[in-house]
Order: sequence, then structure tokens, then C-alpha cells
Amino acid sequence: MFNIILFGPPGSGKGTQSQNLITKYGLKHLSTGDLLRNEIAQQTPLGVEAKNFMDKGQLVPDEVVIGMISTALETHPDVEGFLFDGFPRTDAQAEALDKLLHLKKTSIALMLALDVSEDELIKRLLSRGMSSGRSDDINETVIRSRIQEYENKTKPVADYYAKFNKVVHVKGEGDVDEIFSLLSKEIETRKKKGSTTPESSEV
Ligand code: B4P
Repeated sequence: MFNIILFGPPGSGKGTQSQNLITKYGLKHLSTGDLLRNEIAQQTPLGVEAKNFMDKGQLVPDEVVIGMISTALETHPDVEGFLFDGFPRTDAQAEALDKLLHLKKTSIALMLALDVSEDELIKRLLSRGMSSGRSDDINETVIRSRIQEYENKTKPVADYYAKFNKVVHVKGEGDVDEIFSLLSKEIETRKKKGSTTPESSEV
């Protein structure tokens, strides 16, 4: 298996780039944001709980998202690899993911981190909010809280994977296709190096 984490702040292009990457590399897309929005749309108890956090720009509790990912991994036993989009977002999520993948005798091969300036993030998210009506994209205060959550809780996750030499930063501003080419190049370089062998990121 070849498993990738697409990493970056809210609005950095994770969802956008994921669509092309899963098609090109035959990966199963697991977006915790999409899974949570699906729960909200179906008005499940999990969705009702998650919405309270998401509407304030806060992260949903670890146990909720880890449970969702654990179920999703079990549901897709025979895939060529997973593309994790928006997960892990905390150190606890990263450790849980490593353990879950270890049980499947696989691991994360690569974390691709999209770098985008704060001004650009806010511009993109407000613009998406105008067309999608997504409740967490409409209000600038909520968007700033999401970016703050990213700085405080999510950014350190990259340090965790950097210890295992698995992080590559890619400029996430500019033409969507050009960014996709940069990401593809990094994936192919890593594939050539043969990082598909089982290994753990556990410290
Ligand atoms: P997500 O669904 O992950 O939302 P996101 O980070 O805002 O979006 P993404 O990064 O995918 O959007 P994209 O840049 O593609 O999370 C939403 C919420 O769910 C979180 O705030 C949190 O509350 C909760 N949550 C999710 N996962 C969680 C977890 N693991 N733990 C706890 N809580 C969790 O797109 C943004 C816009 O930019 C789009 O309009 C796009 O068209 C545009 N864009 C993209 N690339 C561009 C480019 N190159 N140039 C110009 N515009 C571009």
C-alpha cells in the first residue's frame, strides 16, 4: 500500500488537490471534513455533536474523528492506498493513525504539506462561503479561529512526521494544475525510493 497525508491549513487546497490525486494514483480518499459533513447532513448524533464544534471553527474531539477513520479503514480492506485529507489534525490523531495502519501492516509513506499565506486562505474561504453557503466559511471570525486551531494543534503534526523524514512542503499558491504537478512529482520521487515497505512512524 502507498498511503499519503495531504496536509495544510484550512483553505490550502487539500480537498481540491485530493480529487486529482486519487484519480491519478488509484487511492481511496478519506476526508474527515467530508465524513463529518455527511454525518451532519444525515442529522446523526455524531453529526449534531460535530456541528457545534465546526460552526465555531474548533476541531471536533479526537475520539470522534479517530472512530470515524477506524471504521473507514475497515470498510476498505483491499485498496492500493489511502489519501488522508484533513486527518490527522492533532498529535493524538497521528499516533492513533499509526497504530491503525500498523495493524494493517502498512504505514504513511509521505506527508505532502501545502504552504499558503494567511491572507490567501481567508480570501479563498470567504469566496467559497459565498457560493457554497458552508456555515464555517461565511464568517471571518470563524475562519480566523480555524486558522488559529491549525497553528496551535495541527501544525505540530508535521513535526511528528518530519522526525521520520516523511514531510515534503509544496507551494500551494498559484495555478491548481501547476500545484498538482508539483505534488505528483513528489509522489513519484517517493515511490521510486520504495517507501512502500511496511514501517512505523511510532516513536
Ligand atoms: P475540512 O473539510 O478539512 O475543510 P478545510 O480544511 O477548510 O478545507 P480544504 O483545505 O479541504 O479546502 P480547499 O483548500 O480544498 O474541515 C472542516 C472542519 O471540519 C474543520 O474546521 C474541523 O472543525 C472539522 N474537522 C475536519 N477534520 C477534522 C479532524 N481530523 N479533527 C478534528 N476536526 C476536524 O478549498 C478551499 C477553497 O480554495 C476552495 O474554494 C477552492 O476552490 C479554493 N482553492 C483551492 N486551491 C486553490 C488555488 N490554487 N488557487 C485559488 N483557489 C484555490
